[in-house]
Amino acid sequence: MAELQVIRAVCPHDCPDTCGMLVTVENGRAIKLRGDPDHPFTRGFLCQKVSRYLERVYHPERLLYPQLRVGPKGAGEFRRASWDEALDLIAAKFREIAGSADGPQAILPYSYAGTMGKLHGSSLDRRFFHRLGASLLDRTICATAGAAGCDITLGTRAAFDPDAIVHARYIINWGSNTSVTNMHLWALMHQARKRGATIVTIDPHRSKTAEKSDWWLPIRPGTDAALALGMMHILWRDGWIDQDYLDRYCVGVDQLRDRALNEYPPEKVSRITNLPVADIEKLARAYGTIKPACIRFNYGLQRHRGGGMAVRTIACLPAVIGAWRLPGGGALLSTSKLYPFNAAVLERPDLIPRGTRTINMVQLAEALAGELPGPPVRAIYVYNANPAAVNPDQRRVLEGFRREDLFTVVHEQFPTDTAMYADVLLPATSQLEHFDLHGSYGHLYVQTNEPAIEPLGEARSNTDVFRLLAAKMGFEPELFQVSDEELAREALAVPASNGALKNVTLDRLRREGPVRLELPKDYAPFAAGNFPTPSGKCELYSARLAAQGLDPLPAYTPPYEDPQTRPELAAKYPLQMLSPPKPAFLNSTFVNIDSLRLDAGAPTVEMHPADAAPRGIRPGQWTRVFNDRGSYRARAVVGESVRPGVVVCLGVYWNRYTSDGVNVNATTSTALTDFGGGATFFDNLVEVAAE
Ligand SMILES: Nc1nc2c(c(=O)[nH]1)N[C@H]1C(S)=C(S)[C@@H](COP(=O)(O)OP(=O)(O)OC[C@H]3O[C@@H](n4cnc5c(=O)[nH]c(N)nc54)[C@H](O)[C@@H]3O)O[C@H]1N2
Ligand SMILES: Nc1nc2c(c(=O)[nH]1)N[C@H]1C(S)=C(S)[C@@H](COP(=O)(O)OP(=O)(O)OC[C@H]3O[C@@H](n4cnc5c(=O)[nH]c(N)nc54)[C@H](O)[C@@H]3O)O[C@H]1N2
Ligand SMILES: [Mo]
Repeated sequence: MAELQVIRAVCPHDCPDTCGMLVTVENGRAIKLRGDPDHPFTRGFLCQKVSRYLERVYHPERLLYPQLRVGPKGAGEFRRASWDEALDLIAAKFREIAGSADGPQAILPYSYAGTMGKLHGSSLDRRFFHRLGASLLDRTICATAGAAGCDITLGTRAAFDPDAIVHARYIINWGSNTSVTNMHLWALMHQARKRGATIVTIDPHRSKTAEKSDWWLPIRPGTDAALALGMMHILWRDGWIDQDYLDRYCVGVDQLRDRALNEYPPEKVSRITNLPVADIEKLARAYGTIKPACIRFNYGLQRHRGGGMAVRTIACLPAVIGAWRLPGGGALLSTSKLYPFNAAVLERPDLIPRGTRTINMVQLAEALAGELPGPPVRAIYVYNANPAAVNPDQRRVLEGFRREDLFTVVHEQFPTDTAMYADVLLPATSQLEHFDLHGSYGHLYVQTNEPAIEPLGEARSNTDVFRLLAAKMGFEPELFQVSDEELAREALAVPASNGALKNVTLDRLRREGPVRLELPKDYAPFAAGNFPTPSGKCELYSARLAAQGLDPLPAYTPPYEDPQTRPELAAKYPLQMLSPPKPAFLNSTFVNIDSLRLDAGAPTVEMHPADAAPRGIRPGQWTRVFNDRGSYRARAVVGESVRPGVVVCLGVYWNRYTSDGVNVNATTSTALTDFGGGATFFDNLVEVAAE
């Protein structure tokens, strides 16, 4: 009889839910993977993608040994190498560059959230590149505009106990495809609905969430700040504000009231947002009168020029009506800041040489083209990321990767679009093959992921590779020869004042499974103010912005590529294009899982009949979507899922799985958001032509 073991694991992917999983192992092979029914938040159900995780682990295309390039750049022709040979080559190249006139800053680490684990996401990798003196990477591709926007108003990310959302009676999904991107919160919203809550979705696209909501408001892309200010106009005009909350816990009340009343009347907001005045009035009245009201805003919202300001502005709304007072009221962007993990001890920023430059990851195209200040990028080390598919201005990103004088290392589980450009391609472990420690950005539980099986082939984890590479570079063993368990203990060893982790130890996590942060039930952090801003109040008026010469009050900033303010550009490219991921994919992860890709079908462009007809585009027909940056093919879906003037191309496909070898990011731009240096993927004018 084979012996069956059940191992507790954690979904490592970039998603707020961070699900608990149970892996059944028989004779060293994982034979079953399911949601952990004992996980208090994710409660035993997994998404369509991760329920197929074993297809990913045992995929025939898993990279199983190191390889060196033998063909032209990008052709994906490699020969097998030993780990020793591959690492010697990397170390020699890094030493040569570091010792040259360009110095170590000519080396660029490039990673994002392939795994969200504390160890394999950001620990020895950071230590290694800090010790080397490599360029720093500003990891802005997803969330920094919203983080910066929240920080201005609240001093931290908007959060409350997600479990408490069951108490809410008015729930706004604002630029959040919650039923897809945060499905366990959606399940709780559904419970709230059974108790009488109304669910509203504000989104230019009739997303799966919009479809299942009580009311869909198809706002024009990039205009959410105007809507929020229009709501404030009505809240003040009609007296639905919480004057006591404003007086006690906010600064700049009169200034914000005057701005909203004088500058954002509903008629003007209607022209900006393309929403009828009656709908703006109805939304504001409901938001101001049904309690508790909560806003789930998410990162899709902030991928526009004014993304930071939009999030700052929406983050003012709960204070205006005093929604933070009640469990389930307020606004939720991310719970990540509630976890006081000791990142500094893991990453060792003290090792960074003074004056080291920082490269914004959104501008990889510019960095590889040598257009940023400082030495040229001569070597790039990519891990936990697939920039050839997910970065904006793809044509220029790929041009950069094709540079003959660029030395590219890619550490991956799969032969991704980026892996095709590697000089050295290293095989990475999957989540079932290594240990890790996890927080979450959508709930309040800490978890450990135990390895269920041995690494496949010669795959190695991220921390392992940096241990080996540090040894090859002759770096201090005391910095790098530390085990994953020791790293986890370091991450949990926080000063006693950081109460939320005070009773969370590695031993307890291993014994008990998911452990909740030490926070009160129905945690409502701002029920009585306590905003971690410089003033200690909710900053409706921001003295910090004023000191930088910026508008201290919330305001509407039009998109860069906006038909209302850029008529000359719109004459050529009249359609505002959004490109959020298909539900079957996680950004570009899972695109190579055949069952999921088949389910997703070919790339599509959703357009309104009023836009399709004059272009002679019929449903199902192949089209070309293009602007000055690039062009790609998609099949037309004609219908009412978007309003006239807006098109939606769900992504993010691998280039090698499309008919023309490129994806939506052929058209997106590297322009940055107003705050946080974030990506503006959805601030993108295009034209669509029938083929
Ligand atoms: N299945 C699945 N789950 C995921 C992911 C995935 O790829 N697949 N990605 C994960 C990651 S990395 C992230 S960051 C989160 C993101 O989570 P979300 O922010 O929920 O995801 P998005 O689909 O990017 O954007 C949400 C919605 O914003 C809308 N939107 C775009 N522009 C605007 C605008 O100007 N105003 C308004 N009001 N809405 C707008 C889009 O149409 C989209 O429906 O999801 C995570 N979860
Ligand atoms: N047009 C458009 N572009 C977008 C988006 C969009 O909505 N529209 N979404 C944006 C967003 S929100 C984000 S967050 C970014 C995401 O961009 P990325 O973080 O690059 O995300 P993924 O495409 O999921 O690629 C992650 C890669 O990490 C690898 N990986 C996983 N685990 C490990 C590991 O343990 N070790 C190593 N070495 N590798 C591992 C996976 O195999 C995968 O190929 O994309 C952005 N790009
Ligand atoms: Mo993201």
